[in-house]
Amino acid sequence: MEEVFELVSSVTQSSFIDVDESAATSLGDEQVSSGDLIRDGVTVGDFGSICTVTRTAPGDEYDLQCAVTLHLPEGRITAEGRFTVTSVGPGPITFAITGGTADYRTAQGFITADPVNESETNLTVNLIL
Ligand SMILES: [Ca+2]
Repeated sequence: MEEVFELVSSVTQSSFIDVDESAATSLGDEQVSSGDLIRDGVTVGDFGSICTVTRTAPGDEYDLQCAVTLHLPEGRITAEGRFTVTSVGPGPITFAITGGTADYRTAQGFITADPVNESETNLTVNLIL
């Protein structure tokens, strides 16, 4: 069974771990975030994510490797993926769904992420159960 649904993730806590204290993006720097998951204007769950810088390049380009858990009433969905950020912002962001719990225990598929602003991101969950 395939199911596609939209969520908005809204960050409520976030910390940047500047591992080398360079005040610049460098290998191993981490962004740790958590917040609410909103569906049709209603908060239906929460999430936690960790993104680590795994590659840097000239011109403010870098790769982020992220692991995310979405906590929804039907269960949890775990996802991970890597995307490239350049001086104009992130490119396309797709996370592979790696598993889940409860109703999502057989979850596969992918999640696309489209940042709206500093704290909000539109998520499209393409779930295969
Ligand atoms: Ca740094």
